[in-house]
Amino acid sequence: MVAAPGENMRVNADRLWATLMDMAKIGPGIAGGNNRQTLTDEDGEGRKLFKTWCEDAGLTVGVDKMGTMFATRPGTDPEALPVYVGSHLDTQPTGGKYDGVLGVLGALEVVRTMNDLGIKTKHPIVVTNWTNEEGARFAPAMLASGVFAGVHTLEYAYDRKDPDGKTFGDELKRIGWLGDEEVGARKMHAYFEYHIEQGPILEAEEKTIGVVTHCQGLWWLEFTLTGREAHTGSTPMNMRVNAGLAMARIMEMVQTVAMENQPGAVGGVGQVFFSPNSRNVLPGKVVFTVDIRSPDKDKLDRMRARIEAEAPGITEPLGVGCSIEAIGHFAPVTFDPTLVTAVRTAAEKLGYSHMNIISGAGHDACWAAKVAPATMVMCPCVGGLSHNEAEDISKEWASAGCDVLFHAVVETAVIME
Ligand code: HGY
Ligand code: MN
Ligand code: MN
Repeated sequence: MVAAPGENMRVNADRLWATLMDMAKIGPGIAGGNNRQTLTDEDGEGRKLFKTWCEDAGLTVGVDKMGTMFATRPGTDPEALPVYVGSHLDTQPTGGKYDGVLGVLGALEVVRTMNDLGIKTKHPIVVTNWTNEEGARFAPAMLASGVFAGVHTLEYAYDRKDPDGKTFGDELKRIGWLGDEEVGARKMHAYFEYHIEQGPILEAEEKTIGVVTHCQGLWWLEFTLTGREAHTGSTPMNMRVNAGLAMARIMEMVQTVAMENQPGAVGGVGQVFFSPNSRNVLPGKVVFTVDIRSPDKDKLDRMRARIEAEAPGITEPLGVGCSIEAIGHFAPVTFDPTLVTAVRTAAEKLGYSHMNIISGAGHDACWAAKVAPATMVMCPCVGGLSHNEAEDISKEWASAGCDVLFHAVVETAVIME
């Protein structure tokens, strides 16, 4: 007889919070958040601590050729495919303490609670830390889960370069986390990801749990503009080939395109490189990435087409060369209805307020959804702020979402007496 977990089963909120705070000590930022970028020494330190915690919880840790970590709790049926539960430990350069980390350590808390309660599941549980979810140091985002899902090749991933020209493959070897498992060889029964919302909706609606039905799609368009280096003082305005001005006008155009596609579209630029980046030299080269997103695939693709069509009308009159490369993309994702229902049912059983939500940010779950039934659980974050060191959540939100994750995972993994 399969016993359903009682409403009274909850995770250990204090242990979860203490674990989050211990991880936050690794790769501290300068304003209370974290700078634990992928494949840095700090990332390596965080991985080591996470591995120790997993082994202390009786898990066996495997690592694949993208450095992704898989910590397995055995099930009662060795033939049954595992339920994977994970997210990412890497952060933005000025990241918060919870983006990704809450999902990895929340998954560990689920296992720790199963151990406390002596719960046996038919399906094994695999706590997962995906390499390079952020795409901050090595574009694109969600790189390791993308290779796992067959979207990128291993060679493509290994060749990705950071702003200093270091390759992903070299850095993975350097920090000692190049594993031996073939990427994507593991098969999943289901995948769950617990994550802060990174937007304002749940807090504004006063809902504790986000039942994530979809995730919006994304394009990252890398522009390379070629101007002419010249003196900012002695070069007459009519003689300038001003790539910086072209960039500013393209940014303005992206803003217009996004605003003309409301509701349900965003567009902006987060990263710009000027060369030679000297305050009294007009840039010879400007490289920047346009980030556009929408839950509506047609709208997203129309926005991309319009931006690419309108760019030459900006650069050509200025004599600026322009090339555009799509360096990141995923289509809008619909998560698995059965797993979404498991999350909603868990929230209802536990008495937590909840609402359906579309994820504004991308997650490894988006690629996991290509190879297995997948879904997410979300909790609010203060002011909807994320990718900012001031990112903040309450301990209550953290544990409520983890309670829901626990019940949804256990229900899916099927308890055996
Ligand atoms: O870009 C994203 O949505 C995620 O934070 N990598
Ligand atoms: Mn994240
Ligand atoms: Mn992020």
